[in-house]
Amino acid sequence: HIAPDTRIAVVTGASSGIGAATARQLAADGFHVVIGARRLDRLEELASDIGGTALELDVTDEDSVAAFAAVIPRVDVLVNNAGGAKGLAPVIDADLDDWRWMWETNVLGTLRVTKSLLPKLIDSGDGLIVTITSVAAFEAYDNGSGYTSAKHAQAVLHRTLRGELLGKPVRLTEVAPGAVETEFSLVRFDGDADKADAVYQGITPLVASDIAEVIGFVASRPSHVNLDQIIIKPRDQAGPGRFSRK
Ligand code: 8X3
Repeated sequence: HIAPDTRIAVVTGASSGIGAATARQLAADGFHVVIGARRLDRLEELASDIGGTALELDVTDEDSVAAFAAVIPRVDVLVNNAGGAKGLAPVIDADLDDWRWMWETNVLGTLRVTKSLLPKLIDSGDGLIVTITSVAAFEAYDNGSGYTSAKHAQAVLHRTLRGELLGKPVRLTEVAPGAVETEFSLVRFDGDADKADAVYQGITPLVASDIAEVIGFVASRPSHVNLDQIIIKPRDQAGPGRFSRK
């Protein structure tokens, strides 16, 4: 049961990584946090830890998103975090299934969730949408076109709303991380731990709480302040694929 005047933050992809850390941060900051993801067992553990609500959510499934949105009574903050990369291949070898997965989760997933929760964000009187994009939303890199194109598209969807929602009480912040050590690379390399570990070898990568703390800062600004874009990288990274390794 959620008291009617409690501010609610919704976080997608919250079963691990940046999503889970953000749920913890926003709960510590006083929000009731509704967390969504496919892995309900992990979600329920986190929800009981932070006093939040766990709901099964597959952002690639229209019915799942509709059911998720229908049971949330109000939305003050939405964090579009669900997404990810699959594969690293030149265009000549592009895997269409990997591309479909990346566009479904990052682009259409963000669209489905945002569209279905927008009326409640507007009704809150002071809504905030944080979309987790990537440094890959700003630059292309070799072998990354499926991911970089999806991240560019997701970012443009988010940036378009900044104009469309002018005059409405909803703020929009794009948070674009560089290398954050989460399950991101394990998913990208289909569970290959050696390949995933190599991504963070010889650098000091960001950790999920580095991003979550910034989102906590964004969500605690007064309602006339809109932080449009925040790019966060490890000191050892100048851009996608541009690292100083020891
Ligand atoms: C992933 C960013 O720098 O690890 O979104 O390729 S990076």
